[in-house]
Amino acid sequence: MKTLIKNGLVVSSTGRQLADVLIDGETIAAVLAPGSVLLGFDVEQNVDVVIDAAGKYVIPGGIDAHTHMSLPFGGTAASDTFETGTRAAAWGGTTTIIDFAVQTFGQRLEDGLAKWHSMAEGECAIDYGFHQIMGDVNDESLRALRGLVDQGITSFKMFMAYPGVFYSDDAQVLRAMQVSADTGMLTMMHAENGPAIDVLVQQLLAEGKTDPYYHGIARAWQLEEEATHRAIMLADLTGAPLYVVHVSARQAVEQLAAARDRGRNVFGETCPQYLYLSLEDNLGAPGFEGAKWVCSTPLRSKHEGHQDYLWQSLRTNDLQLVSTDHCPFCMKGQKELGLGDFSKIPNGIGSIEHRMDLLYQGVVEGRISLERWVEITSTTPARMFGLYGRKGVIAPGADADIVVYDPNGHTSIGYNKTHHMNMDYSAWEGYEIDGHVDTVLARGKRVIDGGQYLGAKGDGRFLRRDLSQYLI
Ligand code: DUC
Ligand code: ZN
Ligand code: ZN
Repeated sequence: MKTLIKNGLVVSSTGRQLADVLIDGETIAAVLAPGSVLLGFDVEQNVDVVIDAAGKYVIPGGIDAHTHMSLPFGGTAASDTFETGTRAAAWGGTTTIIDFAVQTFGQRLEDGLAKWHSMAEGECAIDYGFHQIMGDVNDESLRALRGLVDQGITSFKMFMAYPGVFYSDDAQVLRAMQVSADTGMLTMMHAENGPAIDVLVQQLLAEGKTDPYYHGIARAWQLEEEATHRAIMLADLTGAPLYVVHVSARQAVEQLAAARDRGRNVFGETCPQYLYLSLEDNLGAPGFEGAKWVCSTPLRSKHEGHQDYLWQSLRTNDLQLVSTDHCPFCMKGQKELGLGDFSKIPNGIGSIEHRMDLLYQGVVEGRISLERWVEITSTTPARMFGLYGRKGVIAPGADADIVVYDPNGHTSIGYNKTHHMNMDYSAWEGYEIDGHVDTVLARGKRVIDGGQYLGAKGDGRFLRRDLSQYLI
């Protein structure tokens, strides 16, 4: 099957050009001058499918490097499966995810990973890779961790939060970071001071402060800044490359920027919710509504300037990319578990479908350039997680993961409008986007076109990843 995407504006992380993209099977064969007749060969007459992208952007498919399909959390599990979550991703122009395989406390790491493979295999609409969550750092799991590089899993996550669940203490963090330094695997860190948070949670509940709003009060920015600093120092000591996930506090970014200015291999991501939403408007919504936006790290106060600072940091590369931390729960039967006690609300927001659009709105509003949009949603995630060349770029030989994005289109986000995630509300209800995902190709196959889903579960393959391509 040969496809030609003609007359589009091909946008990369470094520039834009009017070009035709020729796809042969699953990969990109050529990027050509528009209307190209190649050594006398009329390309358009010799392909099976022609997609006219005149007036539209042609970009590499989005890579969401932080998702949690079916994550067990708070006595329930994230409501999107690999099937429903990757389908929703495709609707929104994301063609690769990297999900977190979970090792729970007391479980062998290999068993946790095997479970994730069996949950994902044959289910995904788009390609997928894994990071490994280390839920129990010990001699045996550290040995198993070393073996993951050969299996194409080149990054792992630890939690400085959630004591008794996913938590690693400083000694465990240090030991795992030594393996990271040794192997080149990227240490990913949930940087919040969990033990301190838990004290504040108990004190707030004892004072009768049980609403979702207090989730944000207990998880104060000081505790994100402190943990971020501690993680950086432990990485500094061990030589581990460090990637801090879901950064929401401006002060945490300042820690990352200072470490980067010292030349350290320290990186940070943020998520759409921290760019747009706030403690007051969302967590503080009337009644129990705020539960919709309970996630960790939490949404921050709009009066403290975090949101603007995060946008700025994306522009200046103090933050390198945007993932979703997609971890949806329904209100009914799931978020409701925390009625009368905010600490029992399962943590997570669903955004996998809207990340490309929400970030594109940042282009429309002059916060980031068109090229930076491609960079932070696709090219950098590819490089950060060892996929670049195959993914994150429109160039000969790369997988034909391509989005045709219409800057003259419009997307109204809402539960009864553009909603394909398996959750009973939209965390983005009412958001209006001045752009539209028109066509999505995943390894050469049209999976979204003409407002229809044309993919199938099982189209997506497991990606064995190389080490981060930011390290030398
Ligand atoms: N944060 C969330 O909001 N959900 C899942 C895990 C996490 O760290
Ligand atoms: Zn986390
Ligand atoms: Zn997460």
